[in-house]
Amino acid sequence: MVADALVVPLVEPDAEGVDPARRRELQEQRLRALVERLLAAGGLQADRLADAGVRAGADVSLDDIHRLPMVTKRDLWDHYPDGLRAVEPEDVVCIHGSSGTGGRPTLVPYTAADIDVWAQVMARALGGAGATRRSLIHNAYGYGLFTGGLGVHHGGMRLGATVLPLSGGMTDRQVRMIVDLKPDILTCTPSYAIFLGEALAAAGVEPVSLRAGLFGAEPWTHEMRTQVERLLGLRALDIYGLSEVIGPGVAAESLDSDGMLNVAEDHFFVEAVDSDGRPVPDGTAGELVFTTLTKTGMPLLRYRSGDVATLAGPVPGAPRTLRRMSKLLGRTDDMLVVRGVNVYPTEIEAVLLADDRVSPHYLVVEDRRAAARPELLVAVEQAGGAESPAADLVAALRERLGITCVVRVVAQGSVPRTEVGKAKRFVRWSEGAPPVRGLGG
Ligand code: DLL
Repeated sequence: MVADALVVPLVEPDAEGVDPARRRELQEQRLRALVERLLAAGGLQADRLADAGVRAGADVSLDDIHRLPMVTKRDLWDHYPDGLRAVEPEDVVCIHGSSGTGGRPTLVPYTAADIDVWAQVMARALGGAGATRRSLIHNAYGYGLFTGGLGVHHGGMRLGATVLPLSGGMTDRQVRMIVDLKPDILTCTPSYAIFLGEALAAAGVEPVSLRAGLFGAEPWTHEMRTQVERLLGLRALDIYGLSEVIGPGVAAESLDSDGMLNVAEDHFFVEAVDSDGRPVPDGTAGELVFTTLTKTGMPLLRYRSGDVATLAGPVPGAPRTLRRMSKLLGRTDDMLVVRGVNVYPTEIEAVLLADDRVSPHYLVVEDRRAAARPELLVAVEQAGGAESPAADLVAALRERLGITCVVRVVAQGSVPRTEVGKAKRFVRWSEGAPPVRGLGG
């Protein structure tokens, strides 16, 4: 049961708090309408549906959704720059995207109806963090092609709150705004939250007005949460999303969701599957597959996100009846296989940040210079304590992961900071200079 003090009012009770059986009926109707839209639009998804024997929306049901074809990032790349657009160009009101891996961007067209859905789910996410019409939202996600800045912006305005569109960077000005305007809600990446928190501390400012923050766009652990909360004196909540599906707001933690993220599943139906695409039970880690039930610009049926998490039902007795996902455990393509053991960088973060002597600035390096003998190197900066944490970290990592890593304590400031964009906490080192000064040759 949820403690009364933590219950936060729902922004859209008819959507967030509805009986799950009624929601499922709505999802089913929406799935059928989506299939009709895809078939009418023609192209890749229509062809795959036809190959699977689907001729109309009435041929599909949620119970059998796992039999329907999937789409992948590669499909989107293959259709660059229009993506899998399903409407005429004149119905597109904006385009967002992500720079993606290997410099290949993924572009996503939105209709006015898509922006409306996005504003709704983001308003819910902000409301779940305790934001109200009286709130001032300090929005330090980047504005641009990236969905973070404008996603929060649409949602904050829909909620009726005041949005301060700071975007990323220019940290001195951000510190000034926190002092002068006293925002209660902060939105940015978790790594920028740390950066800003340290800048506030260096300026001798205690950010007393901040009550909660919605941090996402990059992986971060419960241990990192402790560090963010300590630095900024707020409740640090996780927000998840991806541009292919809509952007931030696909799922978000609320003050009462018990450490997991409520999935906006009336718009984005979620499944978790194994590497063969078969559904895994709740509580088992799987790749998240999303179906955009209501999207029109670039609707996706069973999009393989590459993101790995576990799923669960709602908190028993809580007002939000949505299914929940765990914090992301990792990405299928970020999983390291070190001497036969599978490791996600987030597991390493959890071990590092559980040690008080370690600062939140670290880098995991897969050293592939000797291809036959890959090594896992971890560069950390020491935050406190007289003794080096290296030996204890090696032991703790061996205990948690079952492999031996090399831990190097490097000088303060050696690990690159991220002021704009997403933090990179994991790199592959195949040749040349070390990615962090002091990592050794
Ligand atoms: O990062 C959307 C977003 C903006 C989410 C602001 C949250 C806050 P993309 O740039 O398309 O969209 O990147 C999507 O980022 O597939 C995940 O791998 C990762 N990601 C997003 N949110 C989280 C999170 C935005 N909370 C990709 N935890 C996704 C871990 C996240 N990884």
